[in-house]
Amino acid sequence: MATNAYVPGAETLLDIYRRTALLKANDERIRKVITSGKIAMVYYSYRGQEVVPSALSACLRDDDQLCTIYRGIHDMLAKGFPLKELWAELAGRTTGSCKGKGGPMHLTFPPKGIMVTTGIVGSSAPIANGLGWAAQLDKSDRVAVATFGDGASNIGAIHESMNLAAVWKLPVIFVCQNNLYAEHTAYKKMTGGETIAARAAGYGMPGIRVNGNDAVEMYAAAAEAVARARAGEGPTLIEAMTFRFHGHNFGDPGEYIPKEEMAAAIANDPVPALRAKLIADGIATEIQLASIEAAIEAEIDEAVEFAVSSPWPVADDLRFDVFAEEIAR
Ligand SMILES: Cc1ncc(C[n+]2csc(CCOP(=O)(O)OP(=O)(O)O)c2C)c(N)n1
Ligand SMILES: [Mg+2]
Repeated sequence: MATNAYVPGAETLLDIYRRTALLKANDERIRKVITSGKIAMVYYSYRGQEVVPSALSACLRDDDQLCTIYRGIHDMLAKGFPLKELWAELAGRTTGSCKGKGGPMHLTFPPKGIMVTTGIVGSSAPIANGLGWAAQLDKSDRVAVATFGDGASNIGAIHESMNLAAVWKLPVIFVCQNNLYAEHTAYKKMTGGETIAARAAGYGMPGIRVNGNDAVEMYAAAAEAVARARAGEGPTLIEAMTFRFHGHNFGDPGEYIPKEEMAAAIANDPVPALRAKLIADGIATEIQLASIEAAIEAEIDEAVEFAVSSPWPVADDLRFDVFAEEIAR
């Protein structure tokens, strides 16, 4: 499926790396902040899956719309969620993107097309269909992306959505981030058929399995799917193979993952691998990348400080942002 038209150039690869570095640093900081007791929150680490949304987002515009899941802060940050509003929302403060009412599992930032985070497994796809349908009705060439996991790909709503999207040629990209585990259950134990991608054939849409940890492969698949959707040619299913380096949620030691499997995944950490490729290919120097990473750390420092020094909501705030027509304060 990948053709030369979709091979990322040097600038694009550097852009993808910048996003992966931000995602990695942000995950590390969230885990550190929770451990220190500075902010309490539920957290689903995406560490190990950074390249998937970074390469995908390099193909998207701000008006393209994203529906993601509880393990989706990487998807949102890659698409441009501003760090201060993100951290303030994680901390439940009024300066957060949802005024502290959404928290880590219900993040949104519509100005960047980040429409919804859902904790209901499988529900990102029907919502993306609705957004895709709206784009079609608006005669806009914007696209909608639904990201979900390997476990979610066995949920009925995902299949109903893929069928309808294919029938109506909706501009939707279904991105299954196959990290080989759904909560505590291994992919092989819960999945009929070899690949998720093969299921696309049953709905008459292209389906492709890629190494989601490889920026070039992931970018090529995403760019082609986005181009098809923009051209009115309908949806694509991308199964991006990846791995999560931590348990299902913060506090889960992930003991059901065989030690050798985890060690092998960590040895192939996609972020340092992309970093090394950029240096080896002469796209960036060590000094340049180190300076990008230092700037990211400083930006995160500022965002955390902004979050913890922002005010908490008050009880009366519960009455607001509930109805479309606001009642007077
Ligand atoms: C409809 C529904 N069923 C079950 C759950 C409980 N649940 C939460 S996460 C999860 C596993 C999903 O795994 P996967 O789709 O692979 O995503 P990952 O967590 O690996 O990113 C389950 C079963 C839920 N939240 N919603
Ligand atoms: Mg999974």
